[in-house]
Amino acid sequence: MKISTVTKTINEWSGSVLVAGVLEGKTESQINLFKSIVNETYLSQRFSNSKFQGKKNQNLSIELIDGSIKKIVFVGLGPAESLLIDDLRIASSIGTRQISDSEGKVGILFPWDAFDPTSAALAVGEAVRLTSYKDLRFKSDPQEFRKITEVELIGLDKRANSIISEINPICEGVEFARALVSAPPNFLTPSQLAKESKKLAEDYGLNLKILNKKDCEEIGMGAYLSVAKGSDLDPKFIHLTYSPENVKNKVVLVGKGLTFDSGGYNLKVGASQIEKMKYDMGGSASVLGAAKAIGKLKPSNTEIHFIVAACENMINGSALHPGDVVKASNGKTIEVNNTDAEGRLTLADALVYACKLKPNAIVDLATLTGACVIALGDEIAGLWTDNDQLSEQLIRAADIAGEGLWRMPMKDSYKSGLKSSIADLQNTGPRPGGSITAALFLKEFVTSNIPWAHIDIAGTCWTEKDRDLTPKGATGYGVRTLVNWIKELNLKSI
Ligand code: TOD
Ligand code: ZN
Ligand code: ZN
Repeated sequence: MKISTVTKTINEWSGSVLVAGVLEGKTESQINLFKSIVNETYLSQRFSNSKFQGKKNQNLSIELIDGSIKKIVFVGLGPAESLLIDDLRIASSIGTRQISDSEGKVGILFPWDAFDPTSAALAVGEAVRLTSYKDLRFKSDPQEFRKITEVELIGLDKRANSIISEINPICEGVEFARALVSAPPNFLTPSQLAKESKKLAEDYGLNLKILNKKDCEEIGMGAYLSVAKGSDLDPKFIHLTYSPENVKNKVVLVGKGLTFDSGGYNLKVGASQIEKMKYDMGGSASVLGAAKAIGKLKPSNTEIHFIVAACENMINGSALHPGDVVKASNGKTIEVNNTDAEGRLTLADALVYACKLKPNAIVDLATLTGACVIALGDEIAGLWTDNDQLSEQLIRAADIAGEGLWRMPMKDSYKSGLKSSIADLQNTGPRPGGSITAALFLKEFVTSNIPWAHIDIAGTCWTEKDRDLTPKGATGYGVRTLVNWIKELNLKSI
């Protein structure tokens, strides 16, 4: 998608679809603005007949017969006084959805002056591209789908151009993450995830290390390997590294990579959505999506490690039993009182491995708990960390991306819920506060002086309905937050 700023006014602009933001209560003055393209009386009639008042979420499309512009999509922005960058994001998304068959140029006209030009360009560019995403890989006859190929931000300050070149690389990372998540579990196996990582390494000059089952046994990754025991597919421990010159920071991104989670012997029954469980590698998709974006953007000063302990949680005669005791690579023993709390078993060994790299910070992303979905829904992910600075940085990065992220309490006394009578700890606590005990479980595998944050994306990784920026399905949540975070890390260290 080609994106650019143009200094033209609307009467000079030519293209096929114009998306125009309208402030609430300002329709009359807007009519004047469009009189070179649309007949004034006709436009004011259409506005009044449709009850279009420029309110948020309102839109009105007008097809034009003469001239190069085929359609104008008016999108409401709400009142000028409370206009936020998120309103531009949502309006861009709504406008894009009205463009069914895009051939040619799309122009976007918003009240840019209210915003910093780079923030506005980033928000709008990402919204247009990410809204028009469609995954047709698994159709036998993918019907023709035309993406928007060219977007012009009409009248936006040229200072925005510096960020515009970053929009496509970032969106490619998000789309890659979506494609990984939506790929069914018979296609996206642990080995396939390793192959995708190999391709990333080749394409962007990243270093790749794959640890096979035997390698993991040698390091004593008993928690991770116990999860893979019930599957016919071998686990693959993936470690990609991006290392620029002049390294000032070193960070590790860890993603939960369950290519399918049946629950194991604590089988997912009833309303637990076993058929959706291809999405249980959403954390790894965010991390690998970020790897793709970073491979393209090549930010300086930060060495970044991408780690995924990929496997499947299945059932056979050698599968983990509920009640088994396993030992993680830091020597801690775990009583598996629930085989469906497998994500934290895989993350335990991945975090121990991450700490051995002695980074300045570790961030893990995981579709970890239903409890987090109950608490925060599907638009806000949960954030757990003991480090205030890391928390601030991640929340800021998420804000810039328009991704919801809310800090949750790391209530140490809840650790009592993980007491085991036989091992050092058990893998599941009581149902209340289930996402907190999950975070506390992970904390047991992180060296205490390394700043670490855990992000539970069980809700945000997938959406059941079309919404802002994301068609129904995999959202690619987290990629943009991670990339924004890394970009800002160049300026300060944790
Ligand atoms: C849990 C510790 C983990 C499991 C999670 C998973 C639940 C699911 C959906 C609300 C439950 O009650 O079984 C919950 C609550 C909505 N299950 C979970 O949270 C067993 O889904 O499998 N992680 O790997
Ligand atoms: Zn599970
Ligand atoms: Zn899981």
